[in-house]
Amino acid sequence: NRAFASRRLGIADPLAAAASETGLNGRILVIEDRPTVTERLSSALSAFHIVEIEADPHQALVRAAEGDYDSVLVSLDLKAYDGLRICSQLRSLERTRNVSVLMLGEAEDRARILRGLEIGAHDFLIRPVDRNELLARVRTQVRRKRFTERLRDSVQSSMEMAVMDQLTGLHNRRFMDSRMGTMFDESALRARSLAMLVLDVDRFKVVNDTWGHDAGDEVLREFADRVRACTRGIDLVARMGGEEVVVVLPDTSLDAACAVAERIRERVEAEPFSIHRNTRSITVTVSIGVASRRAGDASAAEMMKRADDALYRAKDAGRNRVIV
Ligand code: GH3
Ligand code: MG
Ligand code: MG
Ligand code: MG
Repeated sequence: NRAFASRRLGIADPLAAAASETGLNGRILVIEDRPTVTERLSSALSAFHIVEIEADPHQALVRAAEGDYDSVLVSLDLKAYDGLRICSQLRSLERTRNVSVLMLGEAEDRARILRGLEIGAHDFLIRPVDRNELLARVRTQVRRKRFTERLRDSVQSSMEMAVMDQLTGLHNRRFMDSRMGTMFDESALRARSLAMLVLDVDRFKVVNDTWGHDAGDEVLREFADRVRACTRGIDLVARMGGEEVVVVLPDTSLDAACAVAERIRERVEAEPFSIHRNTRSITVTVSIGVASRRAGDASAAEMMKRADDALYRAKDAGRNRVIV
């Protein structure tokens, strides 16, 4: 490794130092069919990056779509194929849209290089390629790709955080509040049934008081998993706060919803919850109120009120039961 060697010798090599920045060792695909050119590119790049060569343009697109490349170097002087077409295909394919594209051309190729940049290629190199320029431009593309990925991941995770409950992985109250009305209106509009369950863990305060808050958290996670296991993908399951969970069931009658509720109640009661770092396991039960949309309901709130009332009666009647 060049950067390593120069550091050991005490030679300042800013290029090598920059290229050895953490994570800037990229995976590069070179699409070029002249062995002399690929050999030179490969020997320069492979000190810092993983370099793969592909001479066949069709195969190159397949590899670009399947491999996780940071950058693709496309020759504009392929014998049997237009390099510009590869550039545009790379930019339009779903799987390669984020890969950075570097064109490799001759000085006389200026007009085509310009078209390539318009198509969406990120940068270009003019042959004969200076080694330092090659490394600098490739490094910039690797950095750009990594930055784009980090940005995408962080946007995705903050979008998830806004609608998910962090402890249980269920949806959160905010999401439920925004979806509930839509699901209610949809079911009314299409004259389909809609039901909901309001679940509340029985005597959960005792779990916390006896085993500690962390054990309580573990119970909540396991509880959420069991509820999820009893529901379908189209059902909306949300933690409303504390140890209360709401399930909204589209296209489900009151009877069918009661059956789902009973299945959940049994599944929670059936096996004690085991907690980490504790040989004892905890018996947990849940009370569930059930309601379904009625023709006269003006909003989801009215249905929810009935489910809440039913839950209250379930608690009153001795807990560990399903009440309509
Ligand atoms: P009931 O059968 O009437 O529902 O009794 P309960 O003890 O479950 O009801 P209560 O509402 O009195 O207690 C709920 C407890 O849940 C109190 C609160 O400290 C605890 N709690 C709320 N959120 C969390 C949490 O995120 N983690 C843990 N471990 N406990 C929580
Ligand atoms: Mg309570
Ligand atoms: Mg409770
Ligand atoms: Mg509660």
